[in-house]
Amino acid sequence: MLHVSEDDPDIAQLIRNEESRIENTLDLIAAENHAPLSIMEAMGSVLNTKTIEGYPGKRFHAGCKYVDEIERIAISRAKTLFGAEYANVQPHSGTSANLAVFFSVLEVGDKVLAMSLPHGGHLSHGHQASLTSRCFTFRHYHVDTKTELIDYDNVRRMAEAFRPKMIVAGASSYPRLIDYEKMADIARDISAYLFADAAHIGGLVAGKVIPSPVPYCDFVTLTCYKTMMGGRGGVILCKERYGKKIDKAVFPGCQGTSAVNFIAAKAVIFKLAQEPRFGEIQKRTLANAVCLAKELGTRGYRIVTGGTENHQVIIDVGSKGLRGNDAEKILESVGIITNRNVIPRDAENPGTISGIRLGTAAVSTRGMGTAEMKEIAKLIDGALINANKKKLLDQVAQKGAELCRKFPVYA
Ligand code: DSN
Repeated sequence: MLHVSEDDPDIAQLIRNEESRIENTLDLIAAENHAPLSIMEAMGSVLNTKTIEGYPGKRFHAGCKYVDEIERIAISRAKTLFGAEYANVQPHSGTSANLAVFFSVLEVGDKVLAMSLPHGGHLSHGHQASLTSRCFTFRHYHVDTKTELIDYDNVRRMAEAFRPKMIVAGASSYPRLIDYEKMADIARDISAYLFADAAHIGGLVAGKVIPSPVPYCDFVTLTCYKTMMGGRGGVILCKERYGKKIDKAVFPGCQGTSAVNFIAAKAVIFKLAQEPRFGEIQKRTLANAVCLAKELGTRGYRIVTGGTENHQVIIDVGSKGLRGNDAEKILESVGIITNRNVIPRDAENPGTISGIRLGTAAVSTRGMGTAEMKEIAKLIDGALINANKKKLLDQVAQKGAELCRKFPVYA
């Protein structure tokens, strides 16, 4: 921070404030994590300024001797870690990766079947606000209204009637495992491509604590900053036969020069992910989510789908007479950082947000275990039921801050 402080003290101060916010709050955003300092160094290095259009050995600018090597290492480690035939490590983000998958084998107007957003799907899976919905013809499958689980029979019926060219299996708000084998059967029977968006669960898959979509899917995308712990950026894994199409769709199709600093950070996290510590964190992330869901359920909160099998716990705060927006604000006021989230039953009432989505990746990375999850459930409940009692909220905030001090992120 020495140089930022000199060149721009205002921004330097805001970065310090953010460091302090991270250390002193409980990060329960399911799409976040605390990356190791080696990732920060790689991301903040001289690699920031290198222009790299093209791929290793076939660049459009000179001076790529070292960055070619970095990208080759990142690709090779991604393939080894996930057992994939082919990897592209250039996507700037999960959405960039998803766009490239769609444009690799689909023509504009082609049909795609994906999960609906209020039921757990992602914006880039054909939501009307996303460019994807203007390029391809999407139809969306839902979860079962009672169980809130994917209804695979319904997916099959929709697939057989709609005949999409691609099926998307993957979600940004679904706390359960996806049966990729079943999805692959459905896709195979109608000759559709199967694409898994594994952005949220990449780290759990790499840590081998949940099943991998890779053996069953033509394409899998990941982001590196959620459970994967590695800083920003996306990755595409695919069968070797699609490699050339994927490369062309990423560059020059959807992106220009990629970010070598991101690619280096991806290489670093793919190395760290092969070490036992990474697997231990992923195991803890899963156990912590199960514990948090159970503890909140015991306190009378309705847990969407009744539990969790990944890092996410989605709470229907409507079951306590709250709106997701209010719950998010109340929790933020006591240093518990979450995000409001639509839940399946909100689909019937557009504009309503009855849920909050919690994720245990970041708190698990900073070393917390099930004892701390019990405490966090108590704090969440304490804040939500005492939203108008300042003194009680202050006590909750104090206890949360004590927990953070016991489990420093970077200190
Ligand atoms: N996809 C968004 C989320 O799940 O919150 C951001 O990564």
